[in-house]
Amino acid sequence: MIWNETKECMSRDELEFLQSKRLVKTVDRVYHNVEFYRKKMQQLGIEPGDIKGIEDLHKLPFTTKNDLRDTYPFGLFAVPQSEIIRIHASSGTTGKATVVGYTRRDLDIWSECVARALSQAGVTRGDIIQVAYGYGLFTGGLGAHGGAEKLGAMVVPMSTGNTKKLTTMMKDFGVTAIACTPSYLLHIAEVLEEAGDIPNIQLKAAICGAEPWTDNMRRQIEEQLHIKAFDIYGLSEVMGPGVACDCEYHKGLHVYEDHFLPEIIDPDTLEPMEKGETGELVFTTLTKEGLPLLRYRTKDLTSISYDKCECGRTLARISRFKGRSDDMLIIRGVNVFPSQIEAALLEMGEVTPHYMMIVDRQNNLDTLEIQVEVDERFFSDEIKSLETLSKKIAHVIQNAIGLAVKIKLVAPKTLERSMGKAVHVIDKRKLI
Ligand code: DLL
Repeated sequence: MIWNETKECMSRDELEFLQSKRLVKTVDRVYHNVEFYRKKMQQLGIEPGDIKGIEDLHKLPFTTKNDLRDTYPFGLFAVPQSEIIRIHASSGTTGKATVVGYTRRDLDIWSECVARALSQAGVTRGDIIQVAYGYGLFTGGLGAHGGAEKLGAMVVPMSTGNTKKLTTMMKDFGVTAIACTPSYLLHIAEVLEEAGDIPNIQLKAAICGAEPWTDNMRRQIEEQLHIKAFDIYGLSEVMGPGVACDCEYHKGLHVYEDHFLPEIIDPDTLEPMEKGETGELVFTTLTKEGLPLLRYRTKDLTSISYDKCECGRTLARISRFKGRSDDMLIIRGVNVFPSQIEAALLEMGEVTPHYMMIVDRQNNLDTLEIQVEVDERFFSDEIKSLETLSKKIAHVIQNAIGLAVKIKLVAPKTLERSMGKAVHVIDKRKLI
């Protein structure tokens, strides 16, 4: 039985009692099994026994993406490597990926969380669901897949990249639900509309996430495809998709608080914010075995409401995201840090580290052009050598960020120099 199928949630008191019990256990586990946390806690002068419940959460150290990078690849794992049965990875801030690992129980709980989200979106075992998030190191594809199987729906593991095949199968199989990024769903809707195929599909629900979107985008998707669309949130470090999802009232995303303890902090002072205020979302995992995290700074800006939802759920709700407190961009669902581009360019001799990323959206698909300044020593008017160079740069950057890019080479000293903090990104995408 999926807990949320019945909406019979615990009272807040029961939930907080469970969270406290699980927090104490998690702190004890990381203290004894992860050197990084033991050292951090010792520096702060805390022992596991000092943490008696969630009221002591603020005493614990924070964890950041850089901590995962510094302990790359497996340094924060809390179990022997033989107990890790799956690895995923997401972009690091520079060259190295952030690696996450799951035990069998972690994968079970992950599937249960995604199954809850799907069931919140009205998906049942009678549904046929196309999973059109990328499969592979990204958590979207396999994460959504596991949840859909747990629910007992029939899964069509599309992954990304072949929209024609996707729309054909959608019609032929009578697909009733889809999981993909909201911008990709808008693109799919456009392709279906152009082919006059909207009346020929059976789709009724979409579970979209992995990138920021708006209520207007949701309404456009719903009207164009005559379906209900839901917002699913998650991040690889904490688990993947299924940390939170909205319900039919769309008044915030219910956090699966029996597994993830949320807080909102001021990103500058790192102090907890007042209830309802907007700040940076921080999660402590409560049941994870492979990679338990204390106070992981997501860098996502939002607020939390603890009021009971109209749907009856007592779980806290996070509001739609208001941006990030760092410079990470999400392009076609892929997380990109400008520092990754810079690191890749610095490794090449022919160009300077002066660059500008221009992000746009055409036919609902994100595009990325990178303008790169050629080093004076290598600059020539010969078109052929410039073409070869731009192909080489495109290749190096694609390898670094996992995304196809268009390179525009510019003459030395043409990109504007900034007097203050360098501006490396022009984001022309407008979220409708
Ligand atoms: O994007 C996991 C995921 C896959 C979520 C599929 C939902 C659906 P990462 O690649 O680690 O994991 O990226 C995590 O993506 O910190 C947010 O900035 C952003 N993000 C994820 N879901 C949403 C959403 C996956 N619903 C980062 N709305 C997070 C806005 C989102 N931003």
